[in-house]
Amino acid sequence: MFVDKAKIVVKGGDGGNGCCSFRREKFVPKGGPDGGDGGGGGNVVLRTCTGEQSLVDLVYNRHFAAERGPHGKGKNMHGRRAADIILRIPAGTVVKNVDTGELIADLAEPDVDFIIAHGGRGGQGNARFVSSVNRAPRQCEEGEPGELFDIELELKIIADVGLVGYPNAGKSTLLGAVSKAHPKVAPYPFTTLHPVVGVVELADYQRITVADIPGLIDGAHDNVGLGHEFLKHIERTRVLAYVLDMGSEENGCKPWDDFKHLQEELELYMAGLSERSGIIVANKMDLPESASNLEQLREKIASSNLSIIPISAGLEEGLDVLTSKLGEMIFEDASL
Ligand SMILES: Nc1nc2c(ncn2[C@@H]2O[C@H](COP(=O)(O)OP(=O)(O)OP(=O)(O)O)[C@@H](O)[C@H]2O)c(=O)[nH]1
Ligand SMILES: [Mg+2]
Repeated sequence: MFVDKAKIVVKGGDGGNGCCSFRREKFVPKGGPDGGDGGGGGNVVLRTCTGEQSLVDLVYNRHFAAERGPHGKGKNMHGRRAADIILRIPAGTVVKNVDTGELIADLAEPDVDFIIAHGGRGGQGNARFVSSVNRAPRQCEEGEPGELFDIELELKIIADVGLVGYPNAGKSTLLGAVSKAHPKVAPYPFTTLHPVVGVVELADYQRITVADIPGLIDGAHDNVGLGHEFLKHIERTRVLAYVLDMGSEENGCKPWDDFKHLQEELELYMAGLSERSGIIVANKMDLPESASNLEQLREKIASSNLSIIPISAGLEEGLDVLTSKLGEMIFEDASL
């Protein structure tokens, strides 16, 4: 199951109470105060990792409370600090406070620990309150409560390349052919129901990540089809690859129109998105009409100055040219 939104409650552990105690021992009269401090409560920590691609672990169990710190004891025994709770989340998760709507963190980098709810400080025992005028204090503190928040996590996938295209254009076939990911492929629209990220290994051992999202249709920005829900997953990709079907007979096949509509949809969803650096992947070049369509495509969108790479994802042709071009764009253009 793919989940890209979760609301959870996080609570840092309360601090342990300080202790009020006096040293009592044979032959040691008036042994003095020896109450230890309480231990600090555990923190709730969000840890980003690349292995996770979904927030599914956070929807069945919604409450995450760290342990409270143990109380201090006599003989100056302090409580230990309680253990933290670590929640593993995918890199690219945005964290918001549900009550105030405020953005708490945008955890885009992998392997980062972010303390979302601090545990409370432990209370001090009476041994801490000794002074020149009060040598037998009976004062001790309670532990502080841990922080409590209602938070909302939203995953916005971070990948180098985002595949955008109409349903059935062959996006999933392409991802399956260039990476070890196994997205579902079928000859009907809306096969892909949630984003899948694959890792492509280039000839020089460099790697790029590619995200396949469900097909877009006209009106996607307005939440028609599955579009809107998933457009957020390409917001943060560095290069957009427009996958066009060059040869299928149904609905006339006009890849140049498809391209224009796709760009319009992206622009309506988020201003400036269609200007992001991109590449046109002319797919299904094995089909009969594709060669003449490619000619026309080149003429009709000559002004857009995006490179057009003809491939056949189905027959695995032209994929090396495509992946090395993507690698070039990602590793050699420092502005991306
Ligand atoms: N002839 C030919 N067919 C292809 C090629 N690439 C994909 N197909 C076929 O096109 C159909 C749709 O492919 P998918 O990869 O599922 O398309 P998609 O873009 O992921 O579609 P959605 O997930 O619905 O958005 C499948 O029947 C594929 O076998 C190709 O290069 N040539
Ligand atoms: Mg698909």
